[in-house]
Amino acid sequence: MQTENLIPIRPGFGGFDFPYEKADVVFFGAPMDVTSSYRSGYRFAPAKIREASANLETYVQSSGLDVFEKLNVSDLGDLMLVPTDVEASGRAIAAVVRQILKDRKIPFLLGGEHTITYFSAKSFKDCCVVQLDAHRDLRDEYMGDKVCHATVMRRLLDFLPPERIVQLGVRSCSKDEAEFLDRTHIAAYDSGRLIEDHAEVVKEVKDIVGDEDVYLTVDLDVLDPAFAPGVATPEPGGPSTFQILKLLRELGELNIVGCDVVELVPPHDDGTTAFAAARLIYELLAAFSKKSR
Ligand SMILES: [Mn+2]
Repeated sequence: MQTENLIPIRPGFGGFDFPYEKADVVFFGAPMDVTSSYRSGYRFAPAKIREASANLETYVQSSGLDVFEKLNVSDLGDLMLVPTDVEASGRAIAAVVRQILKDRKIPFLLGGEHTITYFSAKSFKDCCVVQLDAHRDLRDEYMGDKVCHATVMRRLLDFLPPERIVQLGVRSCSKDEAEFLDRTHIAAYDSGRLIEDHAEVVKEVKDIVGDEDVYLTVDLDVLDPAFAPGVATPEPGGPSTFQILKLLRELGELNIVGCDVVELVPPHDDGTTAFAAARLIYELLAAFSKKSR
C-alpha cells in the first residue's frame, strides 16, 4: 500500500490495529470538506467517529459477537486531500480504494462530504449502490457544480444503469429530482415507507440486489435530526437510530464490497451523531463478521 499521502492515526477505528496485510476490512478517512451549501466542518469527522468508536463496546449484543473476534480490521488513517480541489482529492480517494480492492479487502471510508462516494464507487466494477440518505442527491448540477454533495447519486448514473441504484430513507428533493426519478428505474423507498413497512422494504431490496456486489453509502442525515443533529443539512421526518441499526443488520447480509459513512459535521454535533455513526459501523462489522464465521 502506497502510504505517503495517508496520515497514520493511532488508535484507529475501534482502537484496534491489525496489520493491513491481514485485514478483511480497511478503514481510511476521506475528510473532503469543499462543497457544502450550508454547514461545513466535515474535515473533523473521521477523528470524531474514531473517538466515539473507542468509547463503545465492540461486542454487538444484537448479533451476540465481538466484531474483532473473527474480523480483522485495519485503519490506514486519514488521506491528505487538496483542500479546494474536488477532482484532485477524488483521484487520491479512488487510488486508495483501488489499491484496497486489488488486495481483495473491503474499503470502508469515513467521510467527509457525500461527494466522496462518487470517486469511491467509481472504482468498483458492476456493483449496485445502496444509498441511505434523507436526500436524493440526483441534481444534475447544484450552484454550478457538477460534482458535489447534492449531485453525487446523479453522477453515479454516468457509469451505472439506474437499475443498480437503491435509495432508502429519502424525504426531500427538488421537483426536477422527483420528475427525474419518475423517468428512471431507480428503486426508491422513502422515509415513510421505510418506517411503516420495514420488513417488506428489506425483502424487496434483497430481491433487487440478490447476490450482486453492493457498495453501501450511509449519509448520516438519513437519521432524523433528533438522533443525528450534527449533519450538514438536517431533514426532519426520518427514522430513528434503532431503525437504521436494524436495517444495517439486515443489509449487512448482502454481498457488501465497499462502504462509506458521510456527512458528519462535528462543529454542529454534541457527540450524538458521531456516536450514532460509530455504532452503525459496528453493526455493519458485526454483520460482516457473522458471514465470515
Ligand atoms: Mn447525501
